[in-house]
Amino acid sequence: MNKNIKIILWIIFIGLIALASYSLRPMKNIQNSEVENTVDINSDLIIVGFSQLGSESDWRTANTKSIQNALTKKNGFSLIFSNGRQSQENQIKDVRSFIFQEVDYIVIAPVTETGWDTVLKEAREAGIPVIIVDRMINTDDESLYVACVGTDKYAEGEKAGIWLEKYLEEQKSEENVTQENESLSEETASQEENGLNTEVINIVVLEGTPNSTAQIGRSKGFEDIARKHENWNILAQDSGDFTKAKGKEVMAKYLQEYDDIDILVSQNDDMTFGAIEAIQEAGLTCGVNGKIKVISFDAVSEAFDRMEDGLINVDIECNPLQGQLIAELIERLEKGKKVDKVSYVEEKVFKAENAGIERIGRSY
Ligand code: GYE
Repeated sequence: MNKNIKIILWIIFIGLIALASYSLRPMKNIQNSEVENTVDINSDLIIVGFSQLGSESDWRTANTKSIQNALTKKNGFSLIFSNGRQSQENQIKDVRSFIFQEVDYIVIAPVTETGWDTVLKEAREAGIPVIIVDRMINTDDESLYVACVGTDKYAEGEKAGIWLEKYLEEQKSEENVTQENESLSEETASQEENGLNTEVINIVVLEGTPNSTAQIGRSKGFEDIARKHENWNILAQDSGDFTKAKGKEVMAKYLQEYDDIDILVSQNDDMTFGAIEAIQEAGLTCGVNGKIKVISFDAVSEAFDRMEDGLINVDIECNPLQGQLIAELIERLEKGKKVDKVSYVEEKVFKAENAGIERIGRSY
């Protein structure tokens, strides 16, 4: 064989071997059906496995987007996203899959609070730091996670109660003015002077997923304020699982059982949208000028529409934009810096009367 041909054949042969070994290089292979990408362990990117709990609400969609937009390749991350579809069992499988793939960090938005210890111990043994986002976990061993990023759900529940206190006081003083004008009877006047307000306020609550931080915190925060008012009568507290369909179903049931509901406390906007439909289908009214006053949580874009329509009185914000905080936290950990064990994002209270202005510049 001609010497030149031999050299060319050798070059082709070596080239083929190089190509084969490149395509057979180790890839982090994902075992889970809901996982969105495959990660190249040879890259310099920080590999983060994110177990999102589901896609039950507008809030959740905004939360997922926020994290995906912050943990991008451009920012130095490679994100493996998995959707637990509302099941802790799925989430635990996803976390195990992240451990198997030797990711650098595991981020979990836990559907419920209890039952995480075993899998988190497995992550610790594998040396993978865990960050808990949105909701919390209930554990005696705080070393199972490095940090928690989320919102103060108890404070949100309290804010709902405080809004109702103020609203009822305002209503009372408006009534007093009207009654004074109509010359109040002596007996009622002395009751008002003694601060006696005997009118019963009937409240129904649509709760979120049982045993989730959002349900536990919001229920407790509101109940602690309600307890201070003897005339606040909580008629029912059932779960609408944070979805529009379930919210509508449970509200329809409440409307059949109780004919004198004054206040609806709905622990997220999606359930509120369903409940409004149930109220309207029952031929009743709600909101600013309606019979049933509505307190909602989250403050997503559609809730601002409903506030502008006057159908929701107040919305207690729960801020889903947590991605940036998570990215910063991981960057600090990478540099070996200390991080806060718990970080909360800021949140406000939006009232129907200001909804048009307050919504300007909001991204979700
Ligand atoms: O309020 C609700 C949801 O955990 C704060 O989960 C979150 C809650 C949010 O799906 O809409």
